[in-house]
Amino acid sequence: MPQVAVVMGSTSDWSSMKKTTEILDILGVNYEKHVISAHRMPKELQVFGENARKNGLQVIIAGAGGAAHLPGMLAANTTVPVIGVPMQTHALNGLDSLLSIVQMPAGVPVATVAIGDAGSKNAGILAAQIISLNDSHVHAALTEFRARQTQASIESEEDLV
Ligand code: RP5
Repeated sequence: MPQVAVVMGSTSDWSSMKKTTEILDILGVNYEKHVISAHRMPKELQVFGENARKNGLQVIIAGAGGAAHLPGMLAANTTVPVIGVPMQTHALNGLDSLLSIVQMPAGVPVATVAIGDAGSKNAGILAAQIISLNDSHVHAALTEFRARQTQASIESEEDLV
């Protein structure tokens, strides 16, 4: 049963949002993925948000670019935590996405990560950290991931030749 939903506004977001699903795979988190455009599919967005909790979702990761209303409107339709990922756009380099996602009004939070691939990866890790509060397998995978990451950084010094 999916613990996390990875939602994006368009297939054009997939190359970046793939970083999210790759890390969820590594950390053993069950997820589903969807394209739901806030502007082109407003009714589908509302239905998805309204059913998220009863469908067993514990975290929603939503990536969008430009006038990036998807994460905020999902958050408006559910109390499942939403992590927003600002896509790096061509026109404004993702600053448009970031400001659209991060500036939520009080009362409807979206946990916003960095623009682009780093944010996409971190969204997956953050979701896994939330899931790990009640899932010992994911907790173990996260602990191992952190240890490997630390070791890789220590060993990277050897590349300074
Ligand atoms: C947003 O508009 C999507 O999240 C995407 O980043 C952006 C452009 O979408 P396309 O025109 O490429 O489908 O809704």
